[in-house]
Amino acid sequence: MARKFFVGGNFKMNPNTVAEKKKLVELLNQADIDSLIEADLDLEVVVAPPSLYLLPLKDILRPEIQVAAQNCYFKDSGAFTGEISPAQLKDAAIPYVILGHSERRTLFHESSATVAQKTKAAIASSLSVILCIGETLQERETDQTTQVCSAQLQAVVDEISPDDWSKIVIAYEPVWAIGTGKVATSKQAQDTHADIRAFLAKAVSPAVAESIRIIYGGSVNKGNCGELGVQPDVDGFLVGGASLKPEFVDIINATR
Ligand code: G2H
Repeated sequence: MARKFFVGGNFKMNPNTVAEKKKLVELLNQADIDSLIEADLDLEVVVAPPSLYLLPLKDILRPEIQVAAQNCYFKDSGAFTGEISPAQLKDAAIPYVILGHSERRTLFHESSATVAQKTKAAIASSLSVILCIGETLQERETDQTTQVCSAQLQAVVDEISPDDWSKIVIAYEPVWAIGTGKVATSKQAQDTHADIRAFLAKAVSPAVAESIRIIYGGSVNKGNCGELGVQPDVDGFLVGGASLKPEFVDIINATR
């Protein structure tokens, strides 16, 4: 079965004002993308605003575009100041959550084991997970890319059941390409995505490896998305900086 192309916009800790948020929503609501989504052209579009804006944005955003949280904890409630829970996201009808973004792993010291616990908890609350993995520049330069991505995935393999993988979209985001303007070549992206699929075929099952969507993230823009998006194992994008600009619409449109 063909994998549905996925374009995610990770707003990160942006925008800074309600007015800017409104402008972004207007851009998406007015964009000429209906035909792509509604004509069942195998395209899913999801945007991830800061948690403060999740509900208001969901209320005013066109229904064809879904929303995602950028993070959640692995407990459903309790004394965890500053956290948001999978149960709260479920109750608010937020369908997706991004987990394991390299900014979370690096700046907020989230280990692969923590990311796996969060993934398990999110799926238990019926959320879908955009699971981010990826290597640093030093790891790529010392030929550890496959090993690093596999280890990050193995932690999740150890926590969830094979059926749970249908709730996951993997975002391969090489750390050296994030927000740097330095994008992976289409060959680097394709080769790593193929390696990820090969790992999952062994660690989970060939069926999961074949059906799971693996999207690319790291300095995606309207100039490079065309070549990346036609790679056989690239099933979409997680877009950061460019998702805050009109070119996000061009990226959505360029993918089909
Ligand atoms: C990678 C990506 C979105 P950017 O973090 O997750 O951000 O496109 O700005 O590199």
